[in-house]
Amino acid sequence: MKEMFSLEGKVALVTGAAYGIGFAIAESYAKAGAKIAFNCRSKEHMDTALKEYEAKGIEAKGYLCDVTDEEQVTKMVADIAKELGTIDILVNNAGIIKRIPMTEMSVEEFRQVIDIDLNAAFIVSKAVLPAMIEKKSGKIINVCSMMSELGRETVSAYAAAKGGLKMLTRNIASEYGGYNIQCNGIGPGYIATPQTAPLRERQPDGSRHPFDSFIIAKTPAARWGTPEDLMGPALFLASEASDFVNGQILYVDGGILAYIGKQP
Ligand code: NAP
Ligand code: GCO
Repeated sequence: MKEMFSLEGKVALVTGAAYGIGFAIAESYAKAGAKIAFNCRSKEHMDTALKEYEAKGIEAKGYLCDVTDEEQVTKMVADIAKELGTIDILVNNAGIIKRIPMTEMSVEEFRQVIDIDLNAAFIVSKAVLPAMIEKKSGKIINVCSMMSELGRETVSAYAAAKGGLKMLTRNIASEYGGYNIQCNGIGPGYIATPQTAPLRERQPDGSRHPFDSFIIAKTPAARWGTPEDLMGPALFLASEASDFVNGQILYVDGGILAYIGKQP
């Protein structure tokens, strides 16, 4: 059974894995034996991440690359093939959020979120698929969200992107499943990372942020998730243990999607 979850001999690219959820997923893959490639845009984030990976005994290779730039992505994928081998596992993790009421959001701001959170997954998947088709083997995991299923105030662009990412996941699964390529999504609940830090900021009087209290009440597990909560589910989706799982979104949310909430 252990072999079923082994990634020995595999090359994994985790986008946006300088910290947060991507870093934890890359760490889990490294511990399962994969060679790790990751990217981000900022040299500072890259340098810090390389030290953190090294401190954990992980020989990750970092690539400065903006996932919305097809030229940069094509070069990164070619460089990884040269330096580590063709990519067996792709995690489209890089993403941003802008929390702005829709009527106040500019078209440019909307487009930027769609570009990074949805279009980039198309760009990077398109770049890695030819080698996976050639090898008749591959895993693509798209990091979706609660907002692939639910809306809320101020996150219109993000929800539109993550909803689209759910359907892109299903379409890649449909179009390339015949080449023994599995494409699934992982849907984290509310996870304590820099992306959600503003929602957890302590109030001036030291009390919890109202949204923090709301999420804890709304989550049956009564806590925020941690990036480490994603490690096992992400490993499952990257390993041969999930070879007959395709086009699914695996929600890792402490039960929030299943729960209507306590009567006030
Ligand atoms: P995060 O802490 O903000 O990290 C985002 C990462 O993506 C950073 O490494 C960032 O590095 C990189 N990135 C952003 N834009 C990029 C671009 N254009 N090209 C390359 N790299 C880029 O986010 P997180 O909380 O770990 O979330 C990771 C993923 O999980 C995102 O897709 C997010 O939507 C999703 N998610 C998060 C939660 C949550 O509660 N935290 C829940 C569900 C889903 P640079 O800025 O240096 O590029
Ligand atoms: C928000 C949060 C969420 C989480 C995540 C939930 O503002 O509602 O940032 O969107 O990031 O996507 O799954």
